[in-house]
Amino acid sequence: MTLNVLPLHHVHGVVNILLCSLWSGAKCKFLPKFKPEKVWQCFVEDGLTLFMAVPTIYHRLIAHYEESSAGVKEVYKKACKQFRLMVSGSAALPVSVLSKWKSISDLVLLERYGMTEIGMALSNSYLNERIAGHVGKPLPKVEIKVVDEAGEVVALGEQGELLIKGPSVFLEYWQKPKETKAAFVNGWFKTGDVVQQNKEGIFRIVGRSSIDIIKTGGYKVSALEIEELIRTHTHIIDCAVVGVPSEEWGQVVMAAIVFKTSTIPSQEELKNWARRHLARYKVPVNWLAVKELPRNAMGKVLKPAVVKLFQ
Ligand code: MCA
Repeated sequence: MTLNVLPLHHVHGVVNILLCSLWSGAKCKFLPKFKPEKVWQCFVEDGLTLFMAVPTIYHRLIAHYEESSAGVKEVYKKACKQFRLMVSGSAALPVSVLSKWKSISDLVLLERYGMTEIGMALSNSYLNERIAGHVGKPLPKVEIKVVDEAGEVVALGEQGELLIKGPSVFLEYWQKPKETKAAFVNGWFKTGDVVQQNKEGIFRIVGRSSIDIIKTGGYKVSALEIEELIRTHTHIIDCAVVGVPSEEWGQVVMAAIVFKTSTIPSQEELKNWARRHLARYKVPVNWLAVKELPRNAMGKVLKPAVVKLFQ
């Protein structure tokens, strides 16, 4: 039996958890919303043997465990013993979270790598050692290539973009032929993720090839989409949206803003306005007023410098 606390509009929740349960004749319990204490309660009461979640959820479960009394901690620890497997995916799992979870549950989280466009592509081993900070090797039938900016395959150990081919790769973005064409090169899907293989061929995700793709709470978010919306605000001239590193969320969405006037709306007003147009996880948690955005000689906004403004 497993438990689903993830949204059903993403592969992780709908395919990996729900459909895999149905396929294998297992039970799948749902919670209407993720709440750490409710998840721990299910661990204790429901006889679960499998759990899959994003790193932010493990982070939150650890925080709740740490706030609990010694007696409750014992009950939680005991509940973890019934699990056959716990999986983490959708975003990079911090090694600190993996280690803390191991000390609580005695389980090494199995980290794997996937995308809506390709399903699951790389995975740590079910039976053998799982390597912290790594996402494992290609799953059966998944072909991989790691290439440099010129599209040439890089030497083992060098960083490059991960390209994928295989039966699980999607056909097309619905009614978006231009975007579909741009996503492939000679039949290989361009993941946009920069990876590195160690001597044993085990992959590590180094980052995104575009700084404008932010991973927050397991969601992939386009900085450009948020910037376009923010620029429509009557008091705003320009903005730059970035992902600022966070152990809990992976990255947190933040925005540097150039305002038109000295009358600057409050953070709450800005957030409430953005919430009317964007999903909650896309709304910047911090809106920083700046006189101008850091730019290079060509006038291009320097996103790494914007990230530094928040650190
Ligand atoms: C919520 N909050 C945030 C964020 N989201 N703060 C910073 N960054 C965020 N991204 C804040 C809210 O403002 C609020 O603060 C508090 O956290 C609780 O908000 P709430 O909306 O209730 O959040 P939550 O329900 O606790 O959500 C956390 C979550 C959720 C459960 C981790 O983000 C989630 O379900 N993520 C998983 C998404 C997923 O399934 N991705 C898979 C896609 P305040 O209390 O101050 O107001 S990728 C995929 O499918 C591929 C194929 C793959 O490989 O898996």
